[in-house]
Amino acid sequence: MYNSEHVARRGALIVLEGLDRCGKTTQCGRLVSFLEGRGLPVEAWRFPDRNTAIGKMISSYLMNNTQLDDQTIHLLFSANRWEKRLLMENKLRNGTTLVVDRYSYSGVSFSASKGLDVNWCKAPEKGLIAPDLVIYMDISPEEAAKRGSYGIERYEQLDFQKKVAHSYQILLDTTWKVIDASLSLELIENQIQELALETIESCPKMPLSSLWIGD
Ligand code: DGP
Repeated sequence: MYNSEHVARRGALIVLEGLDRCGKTTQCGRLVSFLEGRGLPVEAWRFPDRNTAIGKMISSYLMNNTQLDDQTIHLLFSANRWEKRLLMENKLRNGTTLVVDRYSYSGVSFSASKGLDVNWCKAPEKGLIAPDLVIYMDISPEEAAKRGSYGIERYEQLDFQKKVAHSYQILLDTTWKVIDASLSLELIENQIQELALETIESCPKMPLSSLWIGD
Protein backbone atom coordinates (compact mmCIF):
# COMPACT_ATOMS: atom_id res chain seq x y z
CA MET A 1 0.00 0.00 0.00
CA TYR A 2 1.37 3.42 -0.96
CA ASN A 3 2.09 5.51 2.09
CA SER A 4 2.96 9.16 1.48
CA GLU A 5 4.80 9.33 4.83
CA HIS A 6 7.47 7.07 3.39
CA VAL A 7 8.18 9.40 0.48
CA ALA A 8 11.27 11.58 1.02
CA ARG A 9 10.60 15.32 0.94
CA ARG A 10 11.23 16.65 -2.48
CA GLY A 11 12.74 20.00 -3.29
CA ALA A 12 10.82 22.89 -4.82
CA LEU A 13 11.25 24.23 -8.34
CA ILE A 14 11.25 28.01 -7.97
CA VAL A 15 11.50 30.14 -11.11
CA LEU A 16 12.15 33.87 -11.36
CA GLU A 17 11.09 35.59 -14.55
CA GLY A 18 11.07 39.12 -15.89
CA LEU A 19 12.57 41.57 -18.35
CA ASP A 20 16.29 42.04 -18.73
CA ARG A 21 17.54 44.26 -15.84
CA CYS A 22 14.55 43.56 -13.60
CA GLY A 23 16.86 42.28 -10.86
CA LYS A 24 16.21 38.56 -11.17
CA THR A 25 19.79 37.44 -11.03
CA THR A 26 20.51 39.44 -7.87
CA GLN A 27 17.38 38.12 -6.20
CA CYS A 28 18.11 34.52 -7.20
CA GLY A 29 21.52 34.82 -5.53
CA ARG A 30 20.07 36.38 -2.40
CA LEU A 31 17.39 33.72 -2.14
CA VAL A 32 19.89 30.90 -2.48
CA SER A 33 22.07 32.43 0.26
CA PHE A 34 19.04 32.85 2.51
CA LEU A 35 17.91 29.24 2.05
CA GLU A 36 21.45 27.93 2.52
CA GLY A 37 21.61 29.94 5.74
CA ARG A 38 18.57 28.04 6.94
CA GLY A 39 20.35 24.78 6.25
CA LEU A 40 18.11 23.87 3.33
CA PRO A 41 19.53 21.98 0.35
CA VAL A 42 19.37 24.45 -2.54
CA GLU A 43 21.10 25.19 -5.83
CA ALA A 44 21.15 28.20 -8.13
CA TRP A 45 20.33 27.37 -11.75
CA ARG A 46 19.90 29.53 -14.81
CA PHE A 47 18.71 29.22 -18.36
CA PRO A 48 20.19 29.47 -20.83
CA ASP A 49 22.90 27.26 -19.36
CA ARG A 50 25.78 28.46 -21.50
CA ASN A 51 28.16 25.68 -20.41
CA THR A 52 26.78 22.91 -22.62
CA ALA A 53 27.43 22.56 -26.37
CA ILE A 54 23.91 23.83 -27.07
CA GLY A 55 24.39 26.63 -24.53
CA LYS A 56 27.54 27.74 -26.35
CA MET A 57 25.58 28.00 -29.62
CA ILE A 58 22.96 30.09 -27.80
CA SER A 59 25.61 32.31 -26.27
CA SER A 60 27.23 32.90 -29.63
CA TYR A 61 23.83 33.87 -31.07
CA LEU A 62 23.11 36.24 -28.17
CA MET A 63 26.49 37.90 -28.65
CA ASN A 64 25.62 38.43 -32.33
CA ASN A 65 28.50 36.22 -33.40
CA THR A 66 26.25 33.82 -35.28
CA GLN A 67 22.96 34.25 -37.07
CA LEU A 68 20.14 31.72 -36.77
CA ASP A 69 16.53 31.95 -37.84
CA ASP A 70 13.97 32.56 -35.11
CA GLN A 71 12.61 29.02 -35.11
CA THR A 72 16.06 27.43 -34.85
CA ILE A 73 17.18 29.51 -31.87
CA HIS A 74 13.83 28.94 -30.20
CA LEU A 75 14.33 25.17 -30.41
CA LEU A 76 17.91 25.47 -29.16
CA PHE A 77 16.77 27.36 -26.06
CA SER A 78 14.18 24.66 -25.49
CA ALA A 79 16.71 21.85 -26.07
CA ASN A 80 18.96 23.54 -23.50
CA ARG A 81 16.19 23.07 -20.93
CA TRP A 82 15.47 19.51 -22.08
CA GLU A 83 19.11 18.46 -21.76
CA LYS A 84 18.92 19.44 -18.08
CA ARG A 85 15.47 17.97 -17.35
CA LEU A 86 16.60 14.62 -15.95
CA LEU A 87 19.24 16.16 -13.70
CA MET A 88 16.66 18.66 -12.52
CA GLU A 89 14.20 15.87 -11.70
CA ASN A 90 16.83 13.87 -9.82
CA LYS A 91 17.85 16.88 -7.74
CA LEU A 92 14.25 17.73 -6.88
CA ARG A 93 13.42 14.13 -5.96
CA ASN A 94 16.52 14.01 -3.76
CA GLY A 95 15.25 16.99 -1.81
CA THR A 96 17.21 19.85 -3.38
CA THR A 97 15.33 23.06 -4.06
CA LEU A 98 16.27 24.68 -7.36
CA VAL A 99 16.13 28.46 -7.75
CA VAL A 100 16.05 29.03 -11.48
CA ASP A 101 16.83 32.30 -13.23
CA ARG A 102 14.52 32.12 -16.32
CA TYR A 103 12.68 29.10 -17.69
CA SER A 104 10.18 28.24 -20.42
CA TYR A 105 8.29 31.51 -19.92
CA SER A 106 11.33 33.43 -21.18
CA GLY A 107 11.46 30.94 -24.02
CA VAL A 108 7.92 31.71 -25.14
CA SER A 109 7.93 35.44 -24.35
CA PHE A 110 11.12 36.28 -26.20
CA SER A 111 10.27 34.21 -29.28
CA ALA A 112 6.64 35.36 -29.41
CA SER A 113 7.98 38.92 -29.34
CA LYS A 114 9.60 38.22 -32.68
CA GLY A 115 6.20 37.32 -34.10
CA LEU A 116 6.23 33.54 -33.65
CA ASP A 117 2.92 31.95 -32.71
CA VAL A 118 2.55 31.47 -28.94
CA ASN A 119 1.26 27.91 -29.24
CA TRP A 120 4.07 26.98 -31.60
CA CYS A 121 6.51 28.43 -29.06
CA LYS A 122 4.94 26.50 -26.18
CA ALA A 123 4.95 23.13 -27.96
CA PRO A 124 8.60 22.12 -27.40
CA GLU A 125 8.38 23.19 -23.73
CA LYS A 126 5.52 20.78 -23.01
CA GLY A 127 6.58 18.01 -20.66
CA LEU A 128 9.37 19.90 -18.94
CA ILE A 129 8.94 19.97 -15.16
CA ALA A 130 6.29 22.46 -14.05
CA PRO A 131 7.58 24.96 -11.48
CA ASP A 132 6.08 24.97 -7.99
CA LEU A 133 6.43 28.74 -7.88
CA VAL A 134 6.81 31.34 -10.62
CA ILE A 135 7.78 34.80 -9.44
CA TYR A 136 7.41 37.54 -12.02
CA MET A 137 9.49 40.62 -11.23
CA ASP A 138 7.40 43.36 -12.69
CA ILE A 139 9.11 46.46 -14.03
CA SER A 140 8.33 48.77 -16.92
CA PRO A 141 10.70 48.41 -19.87
CA GLU A 142 11.56 52.11 -19.55
CA GLU A 143 12.52 51.79 -15.91
CA ALA A 144 14.55 48.64 -16.56
CA ALA A 145 16.44 50.45 -19.32
CA LYS A 146 17.35 53.26 -16.90
CA ARG A 147 19.15 50.80 -14.62
CA GLY A 148 22.31 50.93 -16.66
CA SER A 149 22.92 50.91 -20.32
CA TYR A 150 22.07 47.70 -22.02
CA GLY A 151 25.03 45.61 -23.05
CA ILE A 152 25.84 44.24 -26.43
CA GLU A 153 23.55 41.23 -26.34
CA ARG A 154 20.92 40.81 -28.99
CA TYR A 155 17.71 41.37 -27.00
CA GLU A 156 18.91 44.30 -24.90
CA GLN A 157 16.92 46.99 -26.68
CA LEU A 158 14.05 49.01 -25.32
CA ASP A 159 11.67 48.41 -28.23
CA PHE A 160 12.18 44.68 -28.05
CA GLN A 161 11.81 44.59 -24.25
CA LYS A 162 8.45 46.36 -24.64
CA LYS A 163 7.28 43.49 -26.80
CA VAL A 164 8.62 40.96 -24.30
CA ALA A 165 6.70 42.69 -21.48
CA HIS A 166 3.54 42.35 -23.55
CA SER A 167 4.23 38.67 -24.28
CA TYR A 168 4.73 37.90 -20.59
CA GLN A 169 1.26 39.34 -19.94
CA ILE A 170 -0.20 36.75 -22.32
CA LEU A 171 1.43 33.91 -20.36
CA LEU A 172 0.84 35.28 -16.86
CA ASP A 173 -1.76 33.25 -14.97
CA THR A 174 -3.26 33.39 -11.49
CA THR A 175 -0.65 31.04 -10.04
CA TRP A 176 2.19 33.49 -10.74
CA LYS A 177 3.31 35.74 -7.93
CA VAL A 178 3.92 39.22 -9.26
CA ILE A 179 6.39 41.37 -7.34
CA ASP A 180 6.92 45.06 -7.91
CA ALA A 181 10.54 45.08 -9.05
CA SER A 182 10.84 48.84 -8.55
CA LEU A 183 10.79 48.39 -4.74
CA SER A 184 14.00 48.29 -2.70
CA LEU A 185 16.20 45.20 -2.90
CA GLU A 186 15.37 44.34 0.71
CA LEU A 187 11.60 44.61 0.31
CA ILE A 188 11.70 42.43 -2.77
CA GLU A 189 14.03 39.98 -1.04
CA ASN A 190 11.68 39.63 1.94
CA GLN A 191 8.67 38.95 -0.26
CA ILE A 192 10.55 36.35 -2.25
CA GLN A 193 11.82 34.64 0.91
CA GLU A 194 8.30 34.33 2.25
CA LEU A 195 6.95 32.89 -0.98
CA ALA A 196 9.86 30.46 -1.27
CA LEU A 197 9.51 29.17 2.31
CA GLU A 198 5.75 28.62 1.87
CA THR A 199 6.42 26.72 -1.34
CA ILE A 200 9.20 24.58 0.09
CA GLU A 201 6.91 23.70 2.97
CA SER A 202 3.89 22.78 0.85
CA CYS A 203 5.30 21.31 -2.34
CA PRO A 204 6.41 17.89 -1.00
CA LYS A 205 2.71 17.05 -0.69
CA MET A 206 2.35 17.57 -4.43
CA PRO A 207 3.86 15.25 -7.05
CA LEU A 208 6.12 16.72 -9.71
CA SER A 209 4.04 17.64 -12.72
CA SER A 210 4.63 18.50 -16.35
CA LEU A 211 4.45 21.93 -17.91
CA TRP A 212 1.60 22.82 -20.30
CA ILE A 213 0.39 19.25 -20.80
CA GLY A 214 -3.20 19.49 -21.98
CA ASP A 215 -2.90 23.16 -23.07
P1 DGP B 1 20.30 35.98 -19.38
O1 DGP B 1 21.49 35.05 -19.38
O2 DGP B 1 19.26 35.66 -18.32
O3 DGP B 1 20.71 37.43 -19.41
O4 DGP B 1 19.56 35.70 -20.77
C1 DGP B 1 20.17 36.05 -21.97
C2 DGP B 1 19.17 36.62 -22.91
O5 DGP B 1 18.45 35.55 -23.54
C3 DGP B 1 18.13 37.54 -22.29
O6 DGP B 1 17.96 38.66 -23.17
C4 DGP B 1 16.89 36.72 -22.25
C5 DGP B 1 17.04 35.77 -23.40
N1 DGP B 1 16.42 34.47 -23.18
C6 DGP B 1 16.51 33.70 -22.08
N2 DGP B 1 15.89 32.53 -22.26
C7 DGP B 1 15.40 32.56 -23.50
C8 DGP B 1 14.66 31.62 -24.29
O7 DGP B 1 14.34 30.51 -23.87
N3 DGP B 1 14.34 32.01 -25.55
C9 DGP B 1 14.71 33.20 -26.06
N4 DGP B 1 14.36 33.49 -27.32
N5 DGP B 1 15.40 34.12 -25.36
C10 DGP B 1 15.73 33.80 -24.09
